[in-house]
Amino acid sequence: MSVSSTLDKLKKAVLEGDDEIAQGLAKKALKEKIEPLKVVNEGIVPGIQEAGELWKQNVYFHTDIILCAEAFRLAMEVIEPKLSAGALAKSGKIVIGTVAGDMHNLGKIMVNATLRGGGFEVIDLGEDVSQDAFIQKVKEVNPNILGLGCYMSTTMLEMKEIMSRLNNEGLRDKIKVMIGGVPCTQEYANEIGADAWGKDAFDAVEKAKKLMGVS
Ligand code: B12
Repeated sequence: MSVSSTLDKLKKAVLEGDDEIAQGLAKKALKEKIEPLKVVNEGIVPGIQEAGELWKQNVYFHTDIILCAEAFRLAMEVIEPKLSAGALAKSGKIVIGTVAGDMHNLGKIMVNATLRGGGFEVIDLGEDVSQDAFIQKVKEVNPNILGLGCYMSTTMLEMKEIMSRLNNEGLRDKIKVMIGGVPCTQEYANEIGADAWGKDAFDAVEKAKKLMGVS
C-alpha cells in the first residue's frame, strides 16, 4: 500500500470515527516507516479537522464527534511515543492541562503531539484540572512553560484566576504561560497577562519555541 493510500485511509477512519481501524492504520503507517509527524499531520489531524468542519456545518452531531474523538485518541496513542522518542533536542519542559470545569481535550492532545514533535517534554495533567493541581505541579517540576487549554467561554475565568495564583505564590517570574482553545484570543492573553496564545497546534509550537528562544 502506498504512503498516501495509508494516510488517506487513516484520515477517513478518523473522520468516520472507526477507532479500531484508525489505530490499526496508525500502526501500519509506522510499519511502513512513514515519519510519525507526517502520520499526524497528513493522516490523523486532517481527519479531525474535517470532522470539525462537518460539525460547524451541522452535518455531524455530538455523537459523531465523540466517535471521531475516540478514533483520533487511539491513533494518537500509537504515534505519540514515537514523536517523543524521535525528538532530538529538548526545547523545554511544558506542563499543560485543560482548566477546571472543562472536559474538552482533542485540541490539547494535538498540541501535546506537536509540542513533543517539536522537542518539548510535555507533562499533561489531563482535563478538568483544578487551580491547586496546576500550582502544585508547577512547584513540583519547575517547567519552563505552563500551557492552559480552555474550550468554553464559561471556563475562561479559570485562566485569569490561575494567573493571579501564580503571582500570589511568587511563581509568575519563573515561568511563561501560554493559553489556547476555541474562545481564547491574543487580546484575552494580553488582558490576563499570559505570555502567548496559540491559534492552533502548529502555532503553539512556534510560540513555545519563541518563548524559549529556540528555533
Ligand atoms: C468535540 C467537542 C466536544 C466533545 C469533546 C470531546 C473531547 N474529548 O474533547 C464533547 C461532545 C464531549 C463535547 C462536550 C461539550 N461541549 Co463541546 N465541542 C466540541 C467541538 C465540536 C470541537 C472541539 C474540538 O475538539 N475541536 C477540534 C480541536 C482540534 O480544535 P481546538 O479545540 O480549537 O484546538 C486547537 C486550538 O484551539 C489550539 N489549542 C487547543 N488547546 C490548546 C492549548 C494550548 C496551551 C495552546 C497554546 C493551543 C491550544 O490547538 C488545537 C489544534 O489546532 C466544539 C466546537 C468548536 N468549534 O470548537 C464544541 C464546543 C467547545 N463545546 C461546547 C459545549 C457547550 C459543550 C458542552 C457543554 C455540551 C453539553 N451541553 O453537554 C459539553 C462540555 C462538557 C465539559 N464540561 O467540558 C461549546 C462551548 C461554548 C462556549 N460556552 O464557549 C462549543 C464551542 C460548541 C458550540 N458552538 O456550542 N464537546
